[in-house]
Amino acid sequence: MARPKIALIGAGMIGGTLAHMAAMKELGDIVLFDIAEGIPEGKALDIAESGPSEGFDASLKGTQDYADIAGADVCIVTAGVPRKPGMSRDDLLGINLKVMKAVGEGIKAHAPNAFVICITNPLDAMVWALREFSGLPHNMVCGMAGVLDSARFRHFLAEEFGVSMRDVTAFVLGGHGDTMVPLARYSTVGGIPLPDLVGMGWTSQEKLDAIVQRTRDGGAEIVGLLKTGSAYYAPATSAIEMAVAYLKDQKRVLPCAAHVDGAYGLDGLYVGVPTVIGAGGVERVIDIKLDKDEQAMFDKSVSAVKGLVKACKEIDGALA
Ligand code: A3D
Repeated sequence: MARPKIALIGAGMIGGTLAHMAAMKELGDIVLFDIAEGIPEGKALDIAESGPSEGFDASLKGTQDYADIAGADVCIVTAGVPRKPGMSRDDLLGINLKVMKAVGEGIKAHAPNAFVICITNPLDAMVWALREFSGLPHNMVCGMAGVLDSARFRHFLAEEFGVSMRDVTAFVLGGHGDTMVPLARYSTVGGIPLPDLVGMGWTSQEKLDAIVQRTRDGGAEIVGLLKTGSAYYAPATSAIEMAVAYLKDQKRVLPCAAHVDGAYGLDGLYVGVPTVIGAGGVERVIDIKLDKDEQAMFDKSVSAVKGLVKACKEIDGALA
């Protein structure tokens, strides 16, 4: 059986890291696409030359031609610009919307059967726009944010409790931005919910609140340290987790920016929710019950995403 084909649209910091990880995990043959001449070719060759030592079988190709992504099984989109210190994700909207138009049309023409994972910010609005421009079915287009946000939450919790992060589960809902909703009640250590752990004296409510805030600010913390761009190791790892769930039909329960139509009282909005990802793409949106406070936080997040979608429609009349 032929190897799956993985197209990475954008060969910058995340795109290059994705290519390296996909090759090391032998997920398939990899095409790195970018408008910057030489960058995708150089990264593809460099990673291919690591193959003999690492011992992976995967072909890598760098390109500026969308025809090379033909028939891709998975497309992971990082094309666009990242944040610099002082910028919010929303500041990227105008530039990255134009990029989503070009990428959406490229995918529509050459890889209409792919499972598409968008990473470009501002995430929830960009994945919506990418879906509109590509015309692919909603279940085949989603955004990576929740896996990363919950991984950050899990990392901070594991550090606080001095336990393995494998035994920490975390749940983050809503848009990928300052209004994201880390849900303590659905986050656990060895199955014990966080509020119970506060009751057991494992941590204080103040410390837990600080961890929730650090999770919300997780992207900005890295931007502030790197100064030249945003996070890329953990974002790439998170997207690979989603791609593997699709390619291996794992039916993983993963939070992602999915098209929510009916659940959560929404009528067709891309926002972060728990989903099941398998061979059918986003196969199910899990509609959990929220309490009053959680619902209020979720509503705030949803209205921030709606504001960004409205701004996209104002910029590009074809989206209205
Ligand atoms: P960077 O290293 O700048 O790579 C972006 C690449 O996109 C560059 O190589 C550009 O040449 C390329 N590019 C620009 N326009 C086009 C185009 N029209 N077609 C193809 N390629 C193009 O950025 P990065 O890899 O660090 O980040 C990529 C995106 O991911 C940014 O928008 C970030 O804000 C976003 N990001 C999202 C998360 C989430 O959790 C959602 C986390 C981290 C970064």
